Amino acid sequence: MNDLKDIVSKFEIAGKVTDVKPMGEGLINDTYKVFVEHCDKPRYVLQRINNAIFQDVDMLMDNINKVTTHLRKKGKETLRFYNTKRGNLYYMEEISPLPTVGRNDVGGDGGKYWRLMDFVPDSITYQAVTPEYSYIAGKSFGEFESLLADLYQPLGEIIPDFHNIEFRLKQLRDAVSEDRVGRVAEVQYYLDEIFKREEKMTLGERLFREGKLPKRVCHCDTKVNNMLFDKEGNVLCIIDLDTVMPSFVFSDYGDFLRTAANTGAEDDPNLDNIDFNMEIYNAFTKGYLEGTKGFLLPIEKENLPYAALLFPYMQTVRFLADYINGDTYYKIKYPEHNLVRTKAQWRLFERAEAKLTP
Ligand code: GN1
Ligand code: MG
Repeated sequence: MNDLKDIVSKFEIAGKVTDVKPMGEGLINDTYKVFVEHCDKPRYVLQRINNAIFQDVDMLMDNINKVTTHLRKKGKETLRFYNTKRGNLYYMEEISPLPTVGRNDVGGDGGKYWRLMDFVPDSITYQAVTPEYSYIAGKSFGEFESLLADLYQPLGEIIPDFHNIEFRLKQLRDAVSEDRVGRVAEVQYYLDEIFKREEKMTLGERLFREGKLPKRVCHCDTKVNNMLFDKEGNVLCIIDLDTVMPSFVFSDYGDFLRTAANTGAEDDPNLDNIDFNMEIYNAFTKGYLEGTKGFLLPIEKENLPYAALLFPYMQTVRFLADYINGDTYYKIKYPEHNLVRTKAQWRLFERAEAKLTP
């Protein structure tokens, strides 16, 4: 951990670093909690930004700065909407990156990029939530989008076509035709099922081309564990702003449900654990519609059930493409991990499809 301590020392921090320990469940960046002397709780969060995936780190930091500045500015007028004890936006401010000694806000280290943020004290993350917490989460993500609806400074598309399902299907087709590591034959069943639904699942992109569906500023990674709660269940803040960019509102709505309404794990090896929980779905939808009140178009509201299907579908496509490509994108813990993830996401999709198709 000495190297990591050296890296932390490049930032302007208070106190001497005593320990740096791995943290979190992220599949892309490496995250650590940092301890300093005279304090037994973590003081900072250190992250290595995966710049193979986030190739334009300056754009990434610029997006985050625009968003947090805007929220901070509006916070002064809108804080009353937050009945949480400490207020969402205050913590938004605290998680803005700290300055480094030398460069501005990202510590470069031979092609590696490091970022240090305050650890939000007494915060808790969950991998699973109750209907009550889902309602709160829906409201918070909805308000997050509402507050950003008048951000006029354009944000960069940090990963182009990130949630464009037509593009993700093309990547899957390319992976299949290359078949780099000879895995296509064993996954043919999933490929057939996916492509059978291509027309229905690419609806969003068609509506966009017809000028009927707008792009908004979205978080684009609204997994349950990207929201910090306090002990009483109040939302403290929304974290992991790396993928904040223009997208359909479907992104934030759908990706939350993909994780929260799943009764099993994202990579559950036991498919019998997986179901789509309608209580969570209804509670989150109620909160989300309240949080976005006044700015969602009818076409966005009408297609929320489509969004709930789109994200397990898209995640299946992405995990499967990575499996076929030989596991180059997502961190894996064992060789078949991306296949297990594919099967688990597909089971979730099937369950959601059965429950949400009229
Ligand atoms: C990745 O930030 P992290 O590791 O939680 C991914 C998301 C996927 C998710 C699947 C930049 O998120 O899009 O939905 O894994 N982020 C990126 O768990 O690809
Ligand atoms: Mg994350």
